[in-house]
Amino acid sequence: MAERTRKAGTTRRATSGSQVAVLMGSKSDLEVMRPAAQTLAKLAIPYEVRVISAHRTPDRLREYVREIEGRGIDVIIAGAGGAAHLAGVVAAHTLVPVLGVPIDSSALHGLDALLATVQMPGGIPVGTLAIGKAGATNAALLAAAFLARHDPGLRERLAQHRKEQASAVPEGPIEL
Ligand code: RP5
Repeated sequence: MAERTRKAGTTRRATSGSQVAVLMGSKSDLEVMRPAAQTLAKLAIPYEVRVISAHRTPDRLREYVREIEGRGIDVIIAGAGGAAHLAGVVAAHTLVPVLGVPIDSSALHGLDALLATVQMPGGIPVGTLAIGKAGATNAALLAAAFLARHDPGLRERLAQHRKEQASAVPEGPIEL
């Protein structure tokens, strides 16, 4: 894990100091990807959000991703819809782990993006989450779980998040 100076419990959206990068192929993906950012913020994980398209801004993608490891980013979350190659192309340019979120933005409601993201040929891995907002949330939680292995404070926040989820589920019988 890269050396960095970061106060525990702070969340920054600025480029410097980010631990997780949340990328998406289009500004139109923002609402689907927002839960990833909200979950990272809730867990006080510093993150940044960028719109980078594998096909519309290929030069920007290459330049951004090649610098990402040197900047200390530990996990990349990449969401895209349609013929979703963002996560795979990003993964091809870096050794930083990439989590892919298929976005339900097309006529095929995300099934196309799911297959494009999950069906990476052997050699360049993309850890693929569920289609849509659930996938965005879980990508952030999975990133948090990786980071928490070496961060006891984050582990505690993650455990607290699980407890809150459990207590939000009604325990007794409910009236319909
Ligand atoms: C993909 O194409 C994006 O990730 C988005 O989900 C989809 C549509 O993009 P826009 O045409 O709305 O910009 O690259």
